[in-house]
Amino acid sequence: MAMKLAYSRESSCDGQNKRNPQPTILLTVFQTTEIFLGISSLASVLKQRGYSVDVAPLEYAALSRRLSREARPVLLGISLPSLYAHRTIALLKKLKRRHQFISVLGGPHPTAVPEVIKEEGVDVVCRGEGEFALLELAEAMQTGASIENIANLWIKTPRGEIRRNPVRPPIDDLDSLPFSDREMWQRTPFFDAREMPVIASRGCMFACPYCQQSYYNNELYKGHAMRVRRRSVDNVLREMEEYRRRYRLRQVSFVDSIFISSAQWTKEFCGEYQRRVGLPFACNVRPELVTEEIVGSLARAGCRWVSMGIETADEKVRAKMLGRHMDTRRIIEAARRIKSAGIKLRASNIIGIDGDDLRIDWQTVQLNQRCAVDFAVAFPLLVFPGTDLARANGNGNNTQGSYRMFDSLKVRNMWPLFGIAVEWPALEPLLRVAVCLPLTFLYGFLLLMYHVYCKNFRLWRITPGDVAGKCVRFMRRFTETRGFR
Ligand code: B12
Ligand code: SF4
Repeated sequence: MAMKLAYSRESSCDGQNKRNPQPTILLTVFQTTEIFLGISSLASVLKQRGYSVDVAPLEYAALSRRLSREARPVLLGISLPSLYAHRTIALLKKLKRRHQFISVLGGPHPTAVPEVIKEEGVDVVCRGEGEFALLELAEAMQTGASIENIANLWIKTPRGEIRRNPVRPPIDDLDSLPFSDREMWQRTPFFDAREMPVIASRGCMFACPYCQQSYYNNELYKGHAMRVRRRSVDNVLREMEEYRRRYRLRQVSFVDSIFISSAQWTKEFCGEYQRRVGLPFACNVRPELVTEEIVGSLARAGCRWVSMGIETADEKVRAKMLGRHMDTRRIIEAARRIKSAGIKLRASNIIGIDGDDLRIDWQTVQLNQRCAVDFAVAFPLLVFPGTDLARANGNGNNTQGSYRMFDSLKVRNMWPLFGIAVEWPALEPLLRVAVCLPLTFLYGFLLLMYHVYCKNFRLWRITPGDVAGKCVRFMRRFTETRGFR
């Protein structure tokens, strides 16, 4: 018997050839303040096959309004990091009680913890890359074909049975995918056509135990030869040229895990980028890969800033807990090379690794100062399900989401105060007292101000007029769309 889903109306999923109306596909993600290239990629593949796809905020009132308006069956695709697993499942349960739709969870959390399908309100889970799994699902909803064997999907039937399909190999030829959709984001209040995230590769050659990548490399795609898959230089540049023809693009952020993972590709790309695009850009780097030659290529191509993980000052903790086997001199040297090439440095750090005295965290502040970091950010160490770190702690597939390795008032305060401590060394004695006070909310506000200042004025060097313009555009679009369509 062909497998059916709870949404099925009379003719659907019965293996006959009757066609249902085309489903409306709504994609959603928490904290929609950026263009998410994961769901943009899903959207472009679906749109290429004629499906209508829209982005919606992951918020009860807006989704409920939207679902009430829909006459066609709805496929609600949610991109889910572990941090938001709990809230999303609660929201889904509530929505399911009022509306009929098919829910599909994809992204980091359901990939590592497909058992989340057992939760009420979850119909389908997608593990790994979702482009073709979602397309096959949409096609099956329309044609009534069986959904039973769609690779990458775990599917729950109305009777509560679960079908667990294997995962297809990762997409090797990224050039074969259409360019990521940006159109659908235009209706979101924060959309700014002048800033564009781009991704040139998928995967990472490293597998730091706290990172989702350790799950991809050591579990999901174990045995697959290509850890990093890269688009061709020409394919990336054509995407940017096309975008530039449509919008007044001003700056580009490459969101690849490590943009410079292939020195040869980076050098070729930088040469061509300078000639064909030539706009300021930012990207992620890793200390071991920062050579004089690479930073030289980046700087000549117009790289304005890079983001690099310093993570922690303690070498033993860095190696043992974070799997980063590099000595501190290597980090300082990488920072020096970046700065002497005239590129600004954003550093990411991990705090709250070893307990409440923040001893290592204050050393990390000092290391950031030695590296002359322009913008320092810090996050408490989170344990994501499925990662090597989670498995080492005996809770590999915790369905509830992520948790902090070490949680206390001091760690929660150090998080927002970290950048300020790096910026103003003289404030250290005062900040050592401040981390003990129950003023986390106030510190969060300071962090927001610091973030806006560093990102806009220091890293990108946007003028105050531009920032004011951005606020006006945001408010105008927000009132036009009431937050979202
Ligand atoms: C870029 C990035 C961001 C950007 C995203 C914006 C952008 N411009 O795209 C920003 C900076 C906003 C961001 C924010 C956060 N991020 Co982030 N981010 C990344 C990064 C480096 C790349 C993501 C990416 O674009 N990959 C390429 C695309 C094509 O792949 P993808 O996103 O995985 O999507 C594919 C599949 O997952 C799947 N899929 C995804 N969603 C869905 C939905 C459906 C319905 C289906 C069917 C399939 C599907 O199909 C997609 C196409 O193949 C990853 C690391 C990584 N290597 O993946 C971390 C990563 C995803 N981020 C992570 C985290 C923790 C966060 C934050 C929670 C950080 C924070 N403390 O706030 C927030 C959460 C924001 C949110 N609401 O989701 C973690 C998630 C770990 C976990 N288990 O949850 C990762 C894996 C890094 C890590 N530390 O391990 N992030
Ligand atoms: S280098 Fe970055 S993206 Fe790669 S595994 Fe480590 S933390 Fe993850």
